[in-house]
Amino acid sequence: FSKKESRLYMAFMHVTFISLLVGGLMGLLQTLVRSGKYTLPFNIDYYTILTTHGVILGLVLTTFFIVGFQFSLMGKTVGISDKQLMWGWISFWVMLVGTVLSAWMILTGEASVLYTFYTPLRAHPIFYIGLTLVIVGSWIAAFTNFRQLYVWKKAHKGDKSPLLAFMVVINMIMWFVATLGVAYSVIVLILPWSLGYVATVNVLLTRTLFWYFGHPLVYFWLLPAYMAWYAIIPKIIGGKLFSDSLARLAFILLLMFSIPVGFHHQLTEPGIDPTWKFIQVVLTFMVVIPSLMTAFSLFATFEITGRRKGYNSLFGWFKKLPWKDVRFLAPFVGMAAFIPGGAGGIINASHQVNSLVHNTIWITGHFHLTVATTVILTFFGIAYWLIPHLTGRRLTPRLNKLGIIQTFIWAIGMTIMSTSMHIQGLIGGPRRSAFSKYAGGDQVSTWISYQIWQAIGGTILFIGILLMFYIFIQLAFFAPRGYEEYPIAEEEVDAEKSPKILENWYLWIGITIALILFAYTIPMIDIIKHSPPGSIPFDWPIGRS
Ligand code: HAS
Repeated sequence: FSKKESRLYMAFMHVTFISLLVGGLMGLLQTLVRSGKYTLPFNIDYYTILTTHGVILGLVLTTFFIVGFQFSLMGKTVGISDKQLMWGWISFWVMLVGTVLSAWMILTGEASVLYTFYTPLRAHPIFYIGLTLVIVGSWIAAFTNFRQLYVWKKAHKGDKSPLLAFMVVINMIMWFVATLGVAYSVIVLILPWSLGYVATVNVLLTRTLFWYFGHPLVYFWLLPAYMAWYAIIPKIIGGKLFSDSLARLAFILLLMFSIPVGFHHQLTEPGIDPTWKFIQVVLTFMVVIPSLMTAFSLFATFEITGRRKGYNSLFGWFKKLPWKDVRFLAPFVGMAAFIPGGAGGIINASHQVNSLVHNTIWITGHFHLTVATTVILTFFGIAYWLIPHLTGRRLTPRLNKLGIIQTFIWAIGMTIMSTSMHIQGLIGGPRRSAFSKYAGGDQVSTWISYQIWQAIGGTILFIGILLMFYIFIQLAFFAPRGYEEYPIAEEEVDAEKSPKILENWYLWIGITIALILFAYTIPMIDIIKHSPPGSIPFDWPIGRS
């Protein structure tokens, strides 16, 4: 990369790791409060730290990392012009200004509305303006990425696009289509209500539009991890791409099926016809398929690479994977966590079983396995080579060792915290709640010990965050100068050609839109026509009341 390029990609990384520190501290405080052994100082409200934790880690850290990483992938595979670089900077600054505005409102207690921010909870208008800017900034990045691939395609008529550029474009198309829903909700429904221009807001509509966005949001987090699993990890372990076509197909299926499934977050919600909930549950099971394909091809990559190196016994190839290389180990632990994480997702999505786990801390356990382990450990795995590559430094053996320790700390902390969340959820422990004796029911006393385990796990995780932040600072500013590889796997020499249809954007975007219209049109008409607009007055108190 040129210096100019590296500077842009690094700008996104700086925001990512500062967010990790701030958001992680809020996570630690939450587990301590829930343990019942600690009260927040200066009258700080539990929901202020809960919102900061969710927004900073779930929305800010992820979006900045993803946009920065994806820009670097595009730069590496299809190139970036000076003009596109300028748009990259515009997207960065618009997102940053939005983040600062929203964070200011949250930290001053004017926006304790959780990371889901739908009504009836109400925040200060500046919070919504900030969020809108973050989304607009990410759209600028998306359209810059589309343009980058378009320019490359024009110069390489008839060639198939580089796999990683194809994957970035799929992720950004999904993001754009999904964020249209939440942008409409914020700009047209919530902001005017928060400003006092309209008297009421349709609560069910804002919730539905949030989840129309909220589910693809989790795949927006996951897909960059899949990019690394499919196209970068094989290079790190000394192998080749398993199948270019299979990887493209998995991404296309994720694009098609990740949006029309938002109702699986609203299965217990009145006002939505059960038939449509059922249809979206079926579609949810379709979106599991590309992840199963991913699991299959990862095992195949590991086995083929190992056997090529001559390890022939049934599992000999497994023992010989590069366990001492943190660029492999961290994402691998992430993959392993996705086995129970994904199974938990399938449980959540199973219509009737959902009534057992919904709104319990089981769900919090589920997403700490998926986003906070699978995705985050893969992002850390990427950072170990991406940051030194950008800063012209090296991942030294000492930093590699610290990374391995960090991965273990994370795995131990998360196993303790997430397991106790899952168990406590099954015995009814609620999510999104500070410590409470709930008027002293018998069941409540069975929750306490799990909450203490969560505080122990949370403390271990916070140590992991401090260590990761230290490694980041070393890689960004102090590690010895040198060269770190940007590892992109190549195809097998005799690989079959990927069918041209996989790059037929009109077809895949067309099917995506058709599926969305099928899954949402009638229920949306119902929601707008039949459900009374929530009579939430504009002077509804800010935050929770
Ligand atoms: Fe989820 C709630 C269903 C995946 C995140 N999910 C959430 C929330 C978040 C979240 C944040 O249907 C909470 C939202 C809120 O605040 O209320 N989820 C699913 C399903 C999947 C799924 C079906 N979720 C994710 C991912 C996330 C994520 C990924 C973040 C990145 N989720 C739900 C449902 C709810 C929900 C309901 C709502 C619940 C409620 O009632 O509120 C699927 O995509 C999962 C498919 C995954 C697999 C696993 C494949 C395994 C692989 C690894 C292979 C490993 C290898 C390593 C090769 C089938 C690819 C080998 C290792 C060895 C050790 C041998």
